[in-house]
Amino acid sequence: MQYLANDDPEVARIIQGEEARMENTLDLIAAENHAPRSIFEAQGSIFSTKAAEGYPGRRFHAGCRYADELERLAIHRAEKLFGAGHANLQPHSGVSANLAVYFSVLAAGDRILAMKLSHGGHLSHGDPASVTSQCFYFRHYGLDLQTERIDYEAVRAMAEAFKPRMIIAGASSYPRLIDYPLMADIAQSVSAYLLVDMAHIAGLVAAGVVPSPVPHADFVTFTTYKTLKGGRGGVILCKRAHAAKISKTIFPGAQGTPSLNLLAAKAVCLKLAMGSGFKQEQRKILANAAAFAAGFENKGYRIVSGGTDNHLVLVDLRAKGLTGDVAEKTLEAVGIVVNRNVIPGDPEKPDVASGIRIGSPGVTARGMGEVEVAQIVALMDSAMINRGKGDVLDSVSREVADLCRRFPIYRD
Ligand code: DSN
Repeated sequence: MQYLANDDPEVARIIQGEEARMENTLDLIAAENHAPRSIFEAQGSIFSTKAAEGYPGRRFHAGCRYADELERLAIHRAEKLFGAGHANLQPHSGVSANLAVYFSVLAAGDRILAMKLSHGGHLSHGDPASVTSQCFYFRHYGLDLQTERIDYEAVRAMAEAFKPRMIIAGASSYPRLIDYPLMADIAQSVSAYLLVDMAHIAGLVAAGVVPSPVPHADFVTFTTYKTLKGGRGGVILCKRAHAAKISKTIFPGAQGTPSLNLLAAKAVCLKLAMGSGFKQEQRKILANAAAFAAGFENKGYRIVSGGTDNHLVLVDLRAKGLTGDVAEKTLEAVGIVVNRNVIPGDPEKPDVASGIRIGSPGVTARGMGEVEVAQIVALMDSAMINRGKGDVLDSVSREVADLCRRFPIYRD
């Protein structure tokens, strides 16, 4: 970073601080991962300044020879990796991708049925706090509070009564697989489009270690920086029949020039996701998540839905007399980064919450396995139970630091 250190030492110092923070803490945020350095080289490349409104071969700026080559390559990789009819890699984020899908085939005010945020959905699926709820008329389905799994018969009954034009499947804190053929059947029975937001699990889907929604959905959206291990940004996959509408809604409808540097990073992560090492790592993400669930259960915590089928675990802290916000702060102080999370039917407000969400991608990317996960669970339990006891917390911090040293994110 010699140019940055020269032009802006203050920002350089902040970035170096973040690099050290990341290297010296265990990242258990389920929406995060550690991208390889090649992703940062692509993101920081000369493409940052290229204007390229439009699509390959149809730009509104000259000088797009390499921009076209890059975008064509990225599209080809996305379509091949996920077996999709069409891919658009221009969305700046997952929310932009979802908004573009809504506006591509719906009119403002149309009905959409989606999973509620407090049961694991996403803000952009029509939560009252999101602009999406002002543009469309949403209703939300939830989980069966006994099984803490999607109640598909309730979804069907709501779809029949509400008659939505679109149904959304996909979540940000649901630890179970979603039955896409069944969701597609429900959508077809009421003539609704099916959108699957697979942002959290895109890497698992790319590796083929969980079922793919692509054959069943009209639209699939995702971000590239979570399990997929790339950088920030959104992607839309759709059936060929919807390609022209998606293209038009993204540009000129909702965005101007694409971030070609981010598009380059998306292309890189899609290539890396085709390798055998990636598949192995995604399998380990599943095994490590299962180990987190089993570890916390053995220590007397309740695991929402009784376990996990993917990369995340929701731990209900109530039996231990803890709230999510206290756990989050206690753990961050010893170098373990998680987020507080509401559990289905949570009596607490979201900023307090009764649970924590734990994701396994970050520690898996460091090369950790089930032995280290068992150690991390013991450290987390010890810190949470002994909060306020300085000597115990100091000892946990030392063990966390030692784990981070033994399993560096970046070896150079
Ligand atoms: N959707 C947010 C999360 O799951 O934490 C981040 O993109």
